[in-house]
Amino acid sequence: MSAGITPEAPTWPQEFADRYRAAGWWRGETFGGMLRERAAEHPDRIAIVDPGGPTSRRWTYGELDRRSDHLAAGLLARGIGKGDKVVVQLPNVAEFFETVFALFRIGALPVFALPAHRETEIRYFCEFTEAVAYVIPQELGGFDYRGLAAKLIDEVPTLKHVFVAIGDAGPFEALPDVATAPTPTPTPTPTPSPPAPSPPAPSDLAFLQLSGGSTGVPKLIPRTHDDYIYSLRGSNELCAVDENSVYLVALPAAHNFPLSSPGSLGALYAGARVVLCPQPSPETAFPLIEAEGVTITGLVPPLALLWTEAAPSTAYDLSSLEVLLVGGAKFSEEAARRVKPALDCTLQQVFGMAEGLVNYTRLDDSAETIVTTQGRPISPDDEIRVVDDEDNDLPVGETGHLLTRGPYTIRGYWKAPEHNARSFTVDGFYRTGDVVRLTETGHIVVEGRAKDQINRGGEKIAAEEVENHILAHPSVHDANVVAEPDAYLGERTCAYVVLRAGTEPLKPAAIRKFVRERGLAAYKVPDRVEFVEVFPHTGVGKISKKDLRAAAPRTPAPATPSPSPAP
Ligand code: AMP
Ligand code: DBH
Repeated sequence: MSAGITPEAPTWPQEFADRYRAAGWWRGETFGGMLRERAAEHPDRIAIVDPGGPTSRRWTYGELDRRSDHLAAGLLARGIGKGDKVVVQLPNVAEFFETVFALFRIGALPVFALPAHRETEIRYFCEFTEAVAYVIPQELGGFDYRGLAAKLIDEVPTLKHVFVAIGDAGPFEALPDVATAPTPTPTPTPTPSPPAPSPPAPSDLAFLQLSGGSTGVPKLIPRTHDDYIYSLRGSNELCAVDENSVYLVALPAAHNFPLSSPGSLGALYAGARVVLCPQPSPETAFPLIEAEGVTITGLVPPLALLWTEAAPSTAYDLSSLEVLLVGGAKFSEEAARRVKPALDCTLQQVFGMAEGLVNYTRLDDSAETIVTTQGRPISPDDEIRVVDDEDNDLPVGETGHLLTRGPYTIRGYWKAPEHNARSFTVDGFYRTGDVVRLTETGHIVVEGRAKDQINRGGEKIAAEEVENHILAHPSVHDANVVAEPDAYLGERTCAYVVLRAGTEPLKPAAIRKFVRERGLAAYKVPDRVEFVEVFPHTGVGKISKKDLRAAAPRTPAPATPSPSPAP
């Protein structure tokens, strides 16, 4: 599979696939094979440290490999197999890795939901992907996922299984009960057993990742074993991750940044150790850094700010930390300058996207480059264009739209032909929606955004998605959601709302409550709601979001209702 359009998503044309293979970017590896190799090379080395729960757990490569095999056998026995979609919504626990490697092994595709997602998002993922299974924890932060699962299994026809990975399974099956010892390789007998299913090919899809999106519903991103593993290998090289590294997963494990830049999967590819942080505050993370000798981690800007404030007075020894990756949203130059003095480690800016392209500042870049740019691409085959509104290339140094194409950037979203026609050029460049300029050294500086999105401390919110929920309120005539500055998050959301003529006045809290009760992730609930009589219009009569943004309060104040920042 390497050419043209598949029924589900466009992929790389044959000539590009051939080139990426010949260049050695795609090496024919799979996730299942990679774990098997590492386990064979060093079975007793620690792969995963999970300090949460009643007892802390340390799984070796051998144990992770074995557990994934056993779970894979149990899933196959339940009829789950190649090409099936499984929505995985787990926090930072060891079972996340056992689950996704089991799915990789049998060629079933994890759909990476975030713990913050609620009924609206999860129902959509299950329905849209025709998922056969949903993997959850019992509860997290006071939310019982089993209630949601009970509703979905009744209402989504394809959904046949709910597996509870941690906690009390209630009416569902506990993940540990699914795992069974796989049947040993059959010796020749007179009655041959059915052939074992063939493992996924390196060019097969490995999973569906989520896009922050800018439309009414989130878009799903189809990634192959070959392309994603290349991004891991390239990231490891640029971030100096090797078998002696210890990577702390501080952000939600399923997000593309802590998963792959270089993230937990990069660390596992290198044979390194992955330490799972139940939540990213300094109070939780700093003791783990000391105890496990963490060498590298990744944070969104608001958390990097918190860590730099907390580090100088901490009693914990953070001296093992060599590299702090910061990305997901623009890291301001002043904040970037504070990292090294406070944490005594190298800052590495990362500007990435689940669609593919990842840029890093290099560890040996000058201090100025590290604090003033968002890095440059991983691959010599990453093609970068900076263009004007008519897709004309701009001279180096001018600010314009970033388009990209390359060996680990998708050619289209999953089952979204109309959206793909807008988000990709005819020759396959992804329109990132980011507004950037290039420096003479080829580093990228992110200057802004052309997509209708709010980047709330690294968590992306599609304005249209929230607007549609507000519009469902019976008293609302129209709504526009825009970003406004926030001292801590960088941006927060403000919803401007016009009420229907003749309706009773509403309080802002009523709109926020209405959105929350529609079962949306908390980070998408508008931070501020303002009622207006009319929206400002542009010359041609379109509503001007630019003017709405300009109407935001001048002095940024911290967002009040603050679910913890994380992508
Ligand atoms: P997504 O496509 O949902 O994976 O989100 C990726 C988007 O996050 C990028 O297209 C940028 O808009 C934003 N982003 C990620 N890293 C950075 C960064 N270091 N600086 C500015 N924006 C970033
Ligand atoms: O924001 C992102 O999506 C992101 C940021 C940094 C990402 O996907 C990545 C690195 O890989």
